[in-house]
Formats: sequence, structure tokens, C-alpha cells
Amino acid sequence: MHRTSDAMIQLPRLYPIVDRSCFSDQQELLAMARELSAAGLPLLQYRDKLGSAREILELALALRRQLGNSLRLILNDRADLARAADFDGVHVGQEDLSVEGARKVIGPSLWLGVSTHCPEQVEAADPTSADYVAIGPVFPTSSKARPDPVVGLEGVRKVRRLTRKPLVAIGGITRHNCQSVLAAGADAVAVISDLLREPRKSAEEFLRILD
Ligand code: TZP
Ligand code: MG
Repeated sequence: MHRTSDAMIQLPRLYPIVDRSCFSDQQELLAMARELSAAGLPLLQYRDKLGSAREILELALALRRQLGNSLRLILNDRADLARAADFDGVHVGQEDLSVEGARKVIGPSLWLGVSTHCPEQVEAADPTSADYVAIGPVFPTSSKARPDPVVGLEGVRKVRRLTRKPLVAIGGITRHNCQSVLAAGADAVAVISDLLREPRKSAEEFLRILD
């Protein structure tokens, strides 16, 4: 499931993230991923700020093994492990490898996303080979340690004007506020906590609302 270089990627409106810190063990995370896959979601990010490289690769390989190629898997932070686990892409932040550094590791065809937190970072990301730009936190979040300042819907509107790349909004997005985030110009919403309880049901509700 690779892209043709230079072609704009087609992001689904819901971008679910399974975060290792939300689960007591690997099996729980895998079970949630299977539920999201059963709901028909085509994209999933695995985020792990706690595990060693070895543990992250092990769980990434298990995700790929269990989910097959039915959905596109993106690894947070680690371009090297994304390749090793045969993932479909990587998502880097401002303190990970640079976009072009990560691109060198993953090659031209895997998906590459970059987190931004202000207009200057979006302007810097725009001319790079990133396939999409994430902006956030849009709303207050408890899923990220030391989050950057909240950008609000106004922040989404502002950065929408700065790039034509697909824009993913993240941070505090729920079934209640997701429509307002798309209306502010985001192409997709990335969600951790509002998918945790009853993942399949809440994913289906998101899909209905975002349609
Ligand atoms: N980056 C900015 S906010 C955030 C990340 C990883 C956490 C989003 O999680 P939630 O639970 O959907 O607010
Ligand atoms: Mg990161």
C-alpha cells in the first residue's frame, strides 16, 4: 500500500491512534487495533513513548502480523522501526528525525507525516516531502506529556491557509467537537482517547458524524 512519489495522498477523515500508554499490556493494544480494523478503518497509527526499540518493533510486527495488509499502519517517531516492521509510513515530531532525514530512511513511497504546533512550523513543513501535516493540540488533551499550547479552531483556520498538504488536526478531538474541526479546514482528525471505550462503536459513530 505505497504511494506514487509526488502524488497527493488520500487521507481518511478519521485517523485513529493506539497509544501504548493507554493499555496495561501488548495484548490489550492488539485487541483494540483488531476492533478498529473490524470497524473498517483503513488507517492506524501506533504510538509508543514508553517501550524500548526492541519492544516497539516487537509490537509493531505483531500489529502487522495480526492485521495483515487490510489497513495502512503508521509508526510514530521511528522511521527505522517503521521500515523494519514493514509499516506503511512514519509520523515524526519536531524533535524526531527531520522530515528529509526520515524520508531518507523510509524511501520515496511510504507515507510521512509531521507534527506542527504553530504557523511557523507549518510554513517550514510545507515545502518538504511530508505527505501530510498535523496541527495541534487543537483542544486540551491529557494524552500527551507536556503538550504545546492549545491552538484552538482559530489555529486550524490560520494554518489551513499556509499549506495545500492534507491537514490532520489532533488533540482533545471527540465525537462532539470533530465536525467543528473539519469546518475549520482540517482534512482529518486524529484521535486517541475518544476511541478507547467501545472502540468499534465510537469509530462507527465518528465515521457517521464525519461523513
Ligand atoms: N499530539 C498533540 S495532542 C496529542 C498528540 C499525540 C494527543 C491526542 O490525544 P487525544 O486523547 O485524542 O487528545
Ligand atoms: Mg515524535
